[in-house]
Amino acid sequence: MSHTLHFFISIVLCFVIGIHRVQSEITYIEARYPLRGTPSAPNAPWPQPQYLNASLNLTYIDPDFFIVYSNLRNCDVIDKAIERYQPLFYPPKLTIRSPDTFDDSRVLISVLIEIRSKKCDVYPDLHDDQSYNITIENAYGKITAENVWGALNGLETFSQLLFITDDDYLAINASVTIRDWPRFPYRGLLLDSSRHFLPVPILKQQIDAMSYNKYNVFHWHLSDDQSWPFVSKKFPQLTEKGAFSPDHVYTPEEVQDIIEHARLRGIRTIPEFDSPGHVAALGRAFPEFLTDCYNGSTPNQAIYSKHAAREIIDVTKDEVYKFMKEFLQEVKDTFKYEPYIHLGMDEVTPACWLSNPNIQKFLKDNNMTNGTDLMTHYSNKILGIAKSIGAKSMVWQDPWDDGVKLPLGTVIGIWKDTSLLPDSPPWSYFLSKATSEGYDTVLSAPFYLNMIKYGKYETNDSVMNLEFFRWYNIDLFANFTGDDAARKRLIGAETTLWGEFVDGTNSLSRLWVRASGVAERLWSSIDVNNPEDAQFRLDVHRCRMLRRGIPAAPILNGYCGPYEA
Ligand code: CP6
Repeated sequence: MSHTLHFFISIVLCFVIGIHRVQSEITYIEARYPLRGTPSAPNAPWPQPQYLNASLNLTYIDPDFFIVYSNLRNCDVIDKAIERYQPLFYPPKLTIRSPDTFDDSRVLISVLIEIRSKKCDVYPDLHDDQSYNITIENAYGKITAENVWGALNGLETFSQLLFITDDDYLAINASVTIRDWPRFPYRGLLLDSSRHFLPVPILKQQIDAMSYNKYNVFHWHLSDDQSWPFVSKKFPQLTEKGAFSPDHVYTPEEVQDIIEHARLRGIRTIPEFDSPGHVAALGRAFPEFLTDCYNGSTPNQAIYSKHAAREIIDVTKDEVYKFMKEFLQEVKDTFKYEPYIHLGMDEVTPACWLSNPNIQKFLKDNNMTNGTDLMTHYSNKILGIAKSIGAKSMVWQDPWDDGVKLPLGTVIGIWKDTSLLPDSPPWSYFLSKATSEGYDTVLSAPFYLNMIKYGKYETNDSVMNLEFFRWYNIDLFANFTGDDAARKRLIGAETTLWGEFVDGTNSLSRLWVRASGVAERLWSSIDVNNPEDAQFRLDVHRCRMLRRGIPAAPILNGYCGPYEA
């Protein structure tokens, strides 16, 4: 029986259980696979699956006679994923040979995506089962998962298994068994849209790249001192006064477009509106919300070197909380599926507050004495507002660090890094302490990917790309002192690309392929940590990202093909 006949039988079957075949226009362009004497397979998946067993013999695929379908019908997440992955299954190559000459046992006809819950989930949740299994046995493949988010992870891995052989056949290992699940449930990426504007198409590519690396949280830093790009329907003056220009904004439609783009890829979008510090742009719209720094009874910014401009909220003012309640309600309605809002609360030095005679009076009147009291006041108010509108809160570690009692359930972002702040304990100290006190935490301290170093990492017997090694090598539990329960409260990590020196021109190649290194340490088994092996697999993945249109920067010498600049 020819594989063509096989295919038609499958087609009939598919009509019975719901078919999702999408014919894509594929342009095959000459592309050679990396030829670097690497020990890794041309279809090595990244991040490495928890369990993978693959035969050395291959089975072949004819793009015109290959279908992916699901037991779940009319589910947008699955239907759109199958459509989206069509071009990604077939690495672009000018000459691709039809596997006609092979017998039908060596042609992969179809892949069934089986979703056990039979539910079309709407939005990913931290506690979702993200696991999947893949089995390929000659003509038929199957991806099974509990829910659609696991299925997306399986589809991504499956797409990475297809490759073009040296003799131009599209192939996959004839027999494959993969069981895979993430080491950490929260695998985030922070992008900063305030220091520089990141255009919507760039954000979408960033989200695509995240999905190629199994990141699942987009932490969108949407406000800071430099600009306020988020268009508010209730408070249009925020962007009118606070954006760089009328062009450097995200309209409500664009924000929905981003949220939806991420959602369809199993990625949550958590918005951050930072306060009471980092609010100079907010202050351009609402100067009355901010405080001056004082020298005696007269405002004098100059003596406060850290605060050369007005950039801290005056926490004693009622109108601030009235605004925050209305604004955060709009945020909650905008990011309607996402339970969390990130409220910032980082890097407030209370000297300006304490120098303000009105605030000094407020302290006295309310039996308060110091900056921590003021921060406690602010944090109680804002976390209370968040709670009252049904939002859960994330904050940076600062208020907790300074002695503010945050309610358990507040997720704390550990960002302070010893090597950058010499008088601060190592991040492992903060991480151990916060998790031991019962807080869920997200670690970003060792993952400032905006920071770059040029050079090699050399030991006696190896030389590696320093920028690959330094991110891949980080052990999240280094020097961790908490117990097992505390360990579980490290829900994951966030790579951060603070925006001081990146915009649409360089953010993608600044972040990728370096952020992929972190992605593997967040997804794969704890013992997948050998950089000497990983660098070659990552090099393959980097070429894969290039073929998919992500301008990922190289980590090794060599070439991928005509896509490389
Ligand atoms: N912007 C905001 C930043 C940082 C923070 N908040 C930051 C400062 C220093 C380092 C990393 C990040 N650029 N709003 C702190 C969370 Cl090393």
